[in-house]
Amino acid sequence: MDANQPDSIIGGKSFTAVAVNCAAKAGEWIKSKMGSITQLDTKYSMHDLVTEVDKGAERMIRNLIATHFPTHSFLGEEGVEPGPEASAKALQEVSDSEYLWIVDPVDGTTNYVHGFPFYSVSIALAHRGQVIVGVVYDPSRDELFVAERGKGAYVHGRKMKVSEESSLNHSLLATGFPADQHVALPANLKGIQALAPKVRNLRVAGSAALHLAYVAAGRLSGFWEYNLSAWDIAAGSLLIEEAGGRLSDVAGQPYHLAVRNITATNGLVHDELIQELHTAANT
Ligand code: 2AM
Ligand code: CA
Repeated sequence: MDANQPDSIIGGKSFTAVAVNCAAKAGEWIKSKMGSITQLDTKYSMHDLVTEVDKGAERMIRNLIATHFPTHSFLGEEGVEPGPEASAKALQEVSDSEYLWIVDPVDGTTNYVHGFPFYSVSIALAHRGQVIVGVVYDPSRDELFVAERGKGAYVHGRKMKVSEESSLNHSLLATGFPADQHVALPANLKGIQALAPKVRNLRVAGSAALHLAYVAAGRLSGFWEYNLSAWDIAAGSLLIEEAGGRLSDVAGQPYHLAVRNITATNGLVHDELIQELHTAANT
């Protein structure tokens, strides 16, 4: 599916142009609001934060997309009840959409609230379940990561390529601390404990979408995290595919929109990472 085909143009704008426009506009607005949050709520747990900025940015993106593509479906984090079951169900409900926009208005809300400048806007468009456009925007550094299926992935207009490290011991990797304290957090702590001595180093910077973009850009050789939702991963998944990397679930099964336990690498360290995580989970 080519995102620049004539049938992808409605009102004169391509899918990618609209995605970029939404991410840039929302990102600038989000950045302008940093430090002036008046209301902070928790959602699923004390670790799951939401602000009026998350909600406002999602509304802004949703309205802009609806203006250009009124027949398209929309799945955004703030339109879904909190928690993993509701998020999986919401995806299921829109899974037979022809065109589906998948949006996280602020990925890394905890960072945003604390003024830690590592958060992003993540926007993907899927056609019959396959991501065809992916945009991740980092307002703090004004970095826009864009991919179109079949056309490559770019940052600052430069084509991205995954890193060339071929073993974990030369790799910088990232992961996340899952919010679920009962299953996912203990499982990932085992993975972290097993991997920390075997890699060059680990980072846990708090925005899954940006970590994925960094794998695509060759700044990280891999990333894994448990219990993510489609809107955390979809845009970044295409960045990585188009930059020559590989994605799967943590068991090595191919990526699709419903995958919640993600492993994303430069391809070269993929099997080694999956093996280490598997061994760690079973010890
Ligand atoms: P969010 O900021 O959009 O919630 C941090 O490890 C990553 O996990 C972020 O991308 C964060 O996205 C995501 N995440 C997914 N579920 C979460 C939850 N329940 N609480 C906090 N972060 C969550
Ligand atoms: Ca979010």
